[in-house]
Amino acid sequence: MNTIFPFDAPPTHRTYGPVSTPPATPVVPSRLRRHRTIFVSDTHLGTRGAKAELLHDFLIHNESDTLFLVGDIIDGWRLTRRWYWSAAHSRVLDEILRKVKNGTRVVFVPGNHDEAFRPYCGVTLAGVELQTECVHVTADGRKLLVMHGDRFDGIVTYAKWLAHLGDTAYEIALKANTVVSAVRRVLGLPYWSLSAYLKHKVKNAASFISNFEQALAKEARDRGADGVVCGHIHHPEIKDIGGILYCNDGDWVESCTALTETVGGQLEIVQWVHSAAEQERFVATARALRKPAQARRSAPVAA
Ligand SMILES: [Mn+2]
Repeated sequence: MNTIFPFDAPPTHRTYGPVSTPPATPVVPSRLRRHRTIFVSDTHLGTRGAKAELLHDFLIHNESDTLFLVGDIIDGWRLTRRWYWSAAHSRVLDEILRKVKNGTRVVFVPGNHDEAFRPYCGVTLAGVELQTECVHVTADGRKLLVMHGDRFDGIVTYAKWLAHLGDTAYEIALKANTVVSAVRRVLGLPYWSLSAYLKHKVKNAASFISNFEQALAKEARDRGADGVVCGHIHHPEIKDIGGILYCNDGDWVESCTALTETVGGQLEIVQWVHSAAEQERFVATARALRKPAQARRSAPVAA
């Protein structure tokens, strides 16, 4: 599968901080969960990779006073190249608008993939507040800076092309390396390993994530906030960085996570479905059920 950011460590190596238990059987509609605040980002609607069915399922089963959409919600940057929009993508937007109608305060902080919305920051569109960034005060009085975070990733812009490579890229690079070496040998050039170069870049992913986290924590500190909520790197996390609370709500391309705040002000990462296999199964089931019976609203039923 094509990943937006191949920098993520495998799920088993991730530390999520306080993680709430995901639904045991995600395909069976669970009871409605209530939160004070929900943060989601990097849904990348408009791309094939968006887990729109799962996101819709999450949204209809989770309510909050405030919903923050922390950027890269609609992937305009990709839409300009290739449009992908399905009924599931529309259902996500419908559900967000239903929440607005039902009294949820919805704040949209555009990211780099939906920067087309940035000129409209400061206005309210269809009841959704658009803001370049904002401050959220938790129930226990902590001030959290809410921003997408893309302006702090300058450190990897030099390797941007690498960010668009899929999982198979490295294998292809290994094969290409043989050819590159042969050509260089013929031309009398010294040996240079393309695969080693790529491997080095991928190994730098860990330090990239760490630099990004440090930069955001520093920004929060400089601005007098107690913490920061961001997205962008598709790496859900809650951790303390030098006394600053760093929260990343993850994404809905791979991890399918949201950051939630309880009525008491406790922040948690909710992972809506565990494994990639479960995600695929859910999406396939939802699609299969919707085809013959479009009228059925919340289609998820035990597979
Ligand atoms: Mn982004």
